[in-house]
Amino acid sequence: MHNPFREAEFLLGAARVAQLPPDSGAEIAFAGRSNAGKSSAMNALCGRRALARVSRTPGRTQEINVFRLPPDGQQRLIDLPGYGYARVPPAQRAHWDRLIGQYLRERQSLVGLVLIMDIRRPMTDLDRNLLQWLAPQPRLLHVVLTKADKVSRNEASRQLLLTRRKLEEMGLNATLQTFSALKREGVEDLQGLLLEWLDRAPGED
Ligand SMILES: Nc1nc2c(ncn2[C@@H]2O[C@H](COP(=O)(O)OP(=O)(O)OP(=O)(O)O)[C@@H](O)[C@H]2O)c(=O)[nH]1
Ligand SMILES: [Mg+2]
Repeated sequence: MHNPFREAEFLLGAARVAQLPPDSGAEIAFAGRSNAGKSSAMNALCGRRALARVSRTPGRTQEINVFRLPPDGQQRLIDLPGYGYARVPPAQRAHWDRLIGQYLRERQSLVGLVLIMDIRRPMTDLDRNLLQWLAPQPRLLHVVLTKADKVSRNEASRQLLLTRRKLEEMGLNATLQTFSALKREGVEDLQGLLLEWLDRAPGED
């Protein structure tokens, strides 16, 4: 399988939307609670140990991190700062909320969002908030329930069903999967889906 994710390269970290690269081409953003496993999922997707930094202390990804895909950076992966980390000063938290909100509302090249949630605790109030920010624009949405290695298979299927139902109740049309960065489970499903997203993106054919 052609896999551009293997050749992803860190481009820049942006503390403000204005610092992002020009808003053309196609981007896929990863969002989720602090410590949910976003960076680990991106590393697994790209088959790299340390593309996106994996934090010991939650809340380490403080900027919008941009990774360019071959051949020319017109396709990009975006690691959004995690939300919901309690031990952050309120002003900092408000800044992140604005940053993420503005990015999701305004970014024209954003094709779809991958929402990463810990399978032991999906669909928190903060996840719902984020999903509401997304709502005005027609964007693709894929929900990844990660750390599936932490629960039994039964529990994993149960959480998958519950989460699907909650998304439907919110009127959201999303695809879902279980995932483990640790066991590398679900990685190929994620790669396949995101490749389809990029292939279907406007301006690419
Ligand atoms: N068991 C298990 N642990 C995981 C998995 N994915 C991530 N972790 C662990 O969860 C912690 C947080 O992972 P990160 O990938 O840094 O999470 P993040 O969402 O990027 O966190 P921030 O950038 O701080 O918001 C780390 O200790 C990871 O090793 C997984 O699939 N299974
Ligand atoms: Mg991170």
